[in-house]
Amino acid sequence: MQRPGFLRAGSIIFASSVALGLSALASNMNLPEQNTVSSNALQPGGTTEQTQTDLQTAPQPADPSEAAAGIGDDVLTETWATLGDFNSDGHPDYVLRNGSTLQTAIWYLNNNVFITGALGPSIRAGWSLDGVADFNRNAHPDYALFNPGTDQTAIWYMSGPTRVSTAFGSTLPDGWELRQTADFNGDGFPDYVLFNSTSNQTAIWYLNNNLYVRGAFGPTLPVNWSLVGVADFDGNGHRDYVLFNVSNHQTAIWYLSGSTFIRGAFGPTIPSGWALVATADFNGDGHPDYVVYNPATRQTAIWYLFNNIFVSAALGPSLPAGWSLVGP
Ligand SMILES: [Ca+2]
Ligand SMILES: [Ca+2]
Ligand SMILES: [Ca+2]
Ligand SMILES: [Ca+2]
Repeated sequence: MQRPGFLRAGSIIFASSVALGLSALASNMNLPEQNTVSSNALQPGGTTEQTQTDLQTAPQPADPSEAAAGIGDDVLTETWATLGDFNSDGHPDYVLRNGSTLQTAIWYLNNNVFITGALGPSIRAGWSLDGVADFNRNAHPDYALFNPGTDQTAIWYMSGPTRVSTAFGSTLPDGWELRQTADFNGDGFPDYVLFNSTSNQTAIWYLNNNLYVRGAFGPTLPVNWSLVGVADFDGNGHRDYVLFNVSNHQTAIWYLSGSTFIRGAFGPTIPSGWALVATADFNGDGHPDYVVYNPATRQTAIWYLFNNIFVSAALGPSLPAGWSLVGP
């Protein structure tokens, strides 16, 4: 199970490289001087504010047997959204990305309803924003970035939408990428979920803030299935994988104990044109919900779940042109 070369590759180079890393990152990040309150261009693109009564227009689960035959229009593969509660009100917020400028923005939500937006930092070219979690445990969600060219990871420590400081995280072994960030061993520190797109294997890197502690292999994903989120769906205190089949739009929960696969269950099937891109508890009932996204219309929707069972749907805000809920 353990491959020492892989597990040790979490380069414990932080002590020697942190000074260089911080200056190197800071000098090239091309960040705005300040975060400005969003203009009209950062308001929802929909006609009116959404409410939870929009059930009749929100997408509903597809019949899996029909979906498998009818869905061939996939425009989203191997991509996912990042969410975090940036104003500590208990409601998950969207992180938007501008594909041209690489700027990010936070959209504060109350459940599925847009409240206000704020510009966040711009991601440097060559890096991707792959996760949002509170790495230094100061109650502010932070950005986790990955550079597929150098295999480096970095943490951007945030205060609300404002980048405060940066640090390198562990450098990943060749062939592996950062996929999600969540606490898998219950020590309060978010961990990395890594993915190897050649073998489809996953791995957990347990961290203390940005420091590598140890690694463990997780389950290997079936072909066509993508890991788009992590949450505790059955409420047993262990984080579970949320998978989306980019070919037939089925979803599945993989229940884990730490990094060990226990069992799987299908969730609702996503309609054509939409993709499952993230999970979080939007209505505060303790059960993680789906964020589904239509990249053509930039419409978002929340699917409320009870464990893996679809309960109801509501439209969320639609994003302005040029902005996306998922990374490039
Ligand atoms: Ca919030
Ligand atoms: Ca933090
Ligand atoms: Ca669980
Ligand atoms: Ca919920």
